[in-house]
Amino acid sequence: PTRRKLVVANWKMNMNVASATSFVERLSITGDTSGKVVICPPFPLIYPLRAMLPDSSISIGAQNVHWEDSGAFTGQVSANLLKELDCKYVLIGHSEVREAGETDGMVNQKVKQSVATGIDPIICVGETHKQREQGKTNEMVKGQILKALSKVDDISNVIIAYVPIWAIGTGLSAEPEQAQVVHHVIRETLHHSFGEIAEQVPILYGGSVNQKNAHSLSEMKDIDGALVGGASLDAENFSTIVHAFE
Ligand code: G2H
Repeated sequence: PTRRKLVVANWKMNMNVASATSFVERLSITGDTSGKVVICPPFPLIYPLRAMLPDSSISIGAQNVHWEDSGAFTGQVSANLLKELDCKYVLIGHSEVREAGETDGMVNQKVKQSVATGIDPIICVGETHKQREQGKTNEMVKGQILKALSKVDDISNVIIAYVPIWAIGTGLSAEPEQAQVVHHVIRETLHHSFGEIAEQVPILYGGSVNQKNAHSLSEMKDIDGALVGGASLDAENFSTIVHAFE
């Protein structure tokens, strides 16, 4: 299948105008990577970063979105505004947001709003260390995916990221084969509910991806890219990871 590959930088609550500027200057991505690289900066950096990247072979994503069109939602950002600022992607359901109170229902509403607005949602799912130990990984991940995609008719622009919570920022990435098992479960789950289109959905791996382990992860059949946190803050490391997924 000709699935698109994606390497997504999740800057989380890091970087500022000066460091984003030097990041862009130091980025060294060569060859045809157009449409493959996404940077998700904090909200206030979306606009300046877009302006720093005039040739739009690098896409911008947001780290969150609200499900309503507009209104009295202090501190929230609408999908329409993100669209206007040329955001092509949005992270939804990252465990760091779920831990702060985001429910599966909210994830579902955000996914529907993004799809309706024409922003591709990157839906993050993943188990805790305890759930893995209890053998509940597959069940957990399946449940999160089905709830996130409830009443979503068309998943042709949806991206899934498998981000095991125990691997986030710990330096303890999942082994490629271990991640592949879950990526396969995710694809089967999509297949069961949505049919053949499942073959075209990119499934990214996230959790301590770095310039050293990216290549072996990229060799797995159902790993179509990476969601990179810590290692995406350094332009050189991030460029290396991008090239690992060529
Ligand atoms: C998972 C990942 C990217 P890190 O949160 O979102 O972060 O690569 O730092 O583990």
